Amino acid sequence: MSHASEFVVVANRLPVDRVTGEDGTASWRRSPGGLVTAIAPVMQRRKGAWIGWSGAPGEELEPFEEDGMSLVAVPLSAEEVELYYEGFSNATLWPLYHDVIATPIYKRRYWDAYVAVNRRFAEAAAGVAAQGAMVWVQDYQLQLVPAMLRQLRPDLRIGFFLHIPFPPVELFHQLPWRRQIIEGLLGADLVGFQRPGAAANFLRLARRITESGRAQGPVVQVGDRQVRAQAFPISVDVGELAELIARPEVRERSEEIRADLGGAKILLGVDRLDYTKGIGQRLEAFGELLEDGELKPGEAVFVQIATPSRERVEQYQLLRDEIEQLVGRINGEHAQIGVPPVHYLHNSYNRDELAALYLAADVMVVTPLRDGMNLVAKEYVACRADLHGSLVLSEFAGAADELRRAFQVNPYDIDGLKQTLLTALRAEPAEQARRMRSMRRRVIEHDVDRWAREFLEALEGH
Ligand code: GDG
Repeated sequence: MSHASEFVVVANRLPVDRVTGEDGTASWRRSPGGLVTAIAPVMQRRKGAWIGWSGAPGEELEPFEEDGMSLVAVPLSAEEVELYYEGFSNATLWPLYHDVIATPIYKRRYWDAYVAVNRRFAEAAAGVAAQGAMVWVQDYQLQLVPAMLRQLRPDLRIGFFLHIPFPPVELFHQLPWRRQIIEGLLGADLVGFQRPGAAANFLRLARRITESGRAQGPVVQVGDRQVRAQAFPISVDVGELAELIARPEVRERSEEIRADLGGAKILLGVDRLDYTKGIGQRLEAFGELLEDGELKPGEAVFVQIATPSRERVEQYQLLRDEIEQLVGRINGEHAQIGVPPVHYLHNSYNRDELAALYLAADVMVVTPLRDGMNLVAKEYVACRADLHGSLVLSEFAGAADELRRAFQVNPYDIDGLKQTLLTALRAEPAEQARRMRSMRRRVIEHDVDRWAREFLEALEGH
């Protein structure tokens, strides 16, 4: 395939997962998740190509067609997965961009692999993009791609979107390769962030590096080009969720969950098992409420889904031990036979089960210490067409900008968190409905389609 696609998406992973059928034959299935759902229709309309890794180390694949999209796999060796993905992406950039909650690891071997892999992605994109095509690069694993691609193909229109936070200047300056990252991003025409504050952080750094004082508004002058930086808060596929919660089997499952939990009030957490998500803080607060006698075992239960994540990165192994110890301690101290207060599920579930859980939860507890957006908060709101339930939401999630009527908390403040959990649990139905209605208005009007459309229109009009 050469120079054919008018629209190219570049992301760490391809939008498909391999599935093995009962007869042992392998095929591909579209990955779950908002990004794929939002972009797939645009891809199908515009003869799009998606460039990404298949997920299997060492695998080489010819370009293939699936679901109306051309898929171009970029191979990664096992060593590159370790250095570029687990290393620079998830042990250096991830903690640095999330307020150094964990200590970032700066290793030159990681960086070298990051440069090499970013170059491979840029070359793959240069190889499939038609003359003047639009290329949309996704996320922190690929921040060098915009500049590398511009050098190879100055005719392209290049957009970049960062799904995670962009840190304040003082933290970003720790990075030994800070200039290269900013220069990499400045290869784009449009750089999108989740929150206005992140765009402002980037503009400050970029103006410093380019010594550009001339441009007006949210733009940086780079030679004869202008680079725009702006917030485009991502959202969820409201239609898909509405369809899920209308299914009788989802509603029945939700009732079954409530019955299995003996009619207790249900507090729910749904997260990748990640140290940014504040899982320990919320369990600590819940445990203390039991300790203080504010909640009785059997009166309220905490269901925590912790999806396995990045299990080969050491910080994630430590976190898992810490959370599991905490769950054990709370249950050890407060369980009665058949009535554990915390239900901890270290597993991944399908969308039906998640929707049933959202419908069953009285309080959705979303307490990240820092989060780009947090889609779980928006999914809960999108699912509660019945206007029941309360959302407890960290101020440090991007979603807090839009979901102003959530019960907002500072998750580092355990007393405040305890108080907010109680207030949310005890909120009158009329108050729950008022808050939910206002949050639903926002999420329904600003769904993931609109997010993709607004970004691409801004890129097109640049
Ligand atoms: C990054 C940024 C930003 C969770 N468990 C299961 C499952 N999930 C789904 C949720 C939700 C998604 O995964 C998680 O999205 P989040 O936004 O909450 O968090 P990250 O994974 O950290 O995402 C974040 C996002 O990118 C988008 O830009 O919002 O800030 O960190 O959709 O429902 N899905 C299934 N089974 C599970 O067990 N099927």
